Amino acid sequence: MLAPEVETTADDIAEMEVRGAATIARAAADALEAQARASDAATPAGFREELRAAARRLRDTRPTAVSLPNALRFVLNEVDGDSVADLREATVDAAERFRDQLDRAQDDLGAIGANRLRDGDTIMTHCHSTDALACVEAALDDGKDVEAIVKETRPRKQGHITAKQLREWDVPVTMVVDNAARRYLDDVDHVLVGADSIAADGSVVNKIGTSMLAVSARERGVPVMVAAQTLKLHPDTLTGHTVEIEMRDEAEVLSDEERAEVGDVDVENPAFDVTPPRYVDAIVTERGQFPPESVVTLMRELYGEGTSEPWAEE
Ligand code: RI2
Repeated sequence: MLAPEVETTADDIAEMEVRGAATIARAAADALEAQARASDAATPAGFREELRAAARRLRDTRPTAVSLPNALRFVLNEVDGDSVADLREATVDAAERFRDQLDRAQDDLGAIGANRLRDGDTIMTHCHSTDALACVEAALDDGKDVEAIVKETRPRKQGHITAKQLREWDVPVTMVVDNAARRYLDDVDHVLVGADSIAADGSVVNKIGTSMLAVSARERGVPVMVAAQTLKLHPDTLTGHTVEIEMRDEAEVLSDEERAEVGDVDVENPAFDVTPPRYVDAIVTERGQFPPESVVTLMRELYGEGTSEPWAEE
């Protein structure tokens, strides 16, 4: 019943072939569109059921980045019509609108974030965030020179992706292991990171190690800027829910070969951690920059007091 693109996309997200909260959201919208195009459902009810099943398959891949359910909700809530053809067209249109909105949000956010960066500034990055890099790109477009100290970001070393992108923009890059971050903070003007989810109290859920970096930055007096389009706001936290932290395969931390050498140890591999709002100076969104404690106002405005699960089985 599921289109092959849905299965492939779900596998790619789970395996992190497709990764990064915004990129995951886009891939999910693309997959729903593919499902709509491929559907040979005989009735509108059958079409809707297929789409919900596709959304559930995508939803179940990774639990932490709220951009994924927010994207699925955006598309599913726009699917309206009396015939299969109408529903298909509505799905394709909604996916298209979603992609446009995503692109526009990242551009707008980048322009706002760039205003925080001055000519000659050095940033320190953690992991790879397209929202964070949008701020750098906009600053470069404004004619500012920016340098970067890029944290490697264990265990998957997504810092390499950040370094590669920055070098393509001719930004001077110094790569450091995660443990060296505090040593170099005195040379840094801004810590600049992205987010997978932002909770109603302004807590930032991002790649594991973000909170340690933010605490060190606060101690050193270096401002911490989180670049996160509003797609990263987690509406369930308005009603007291917490954000689930994904635990990943222990082989990412300790290979079978290493384990044979080390012996019988338990390994924990959380993909994300939570940075309390007091360690964050600004959350930069496409709607402006916010002190973390005030982001709840924006969240209420955009997502109301609760959320639906339009992918639920009926
Ligand atoms: P953008 C990533 O998670 C990182 O934690 C990054 O900061 C965040 O998504 C946001 O990325 P992962 O998918 O949406 O690498 O800004 O586990 O691209």
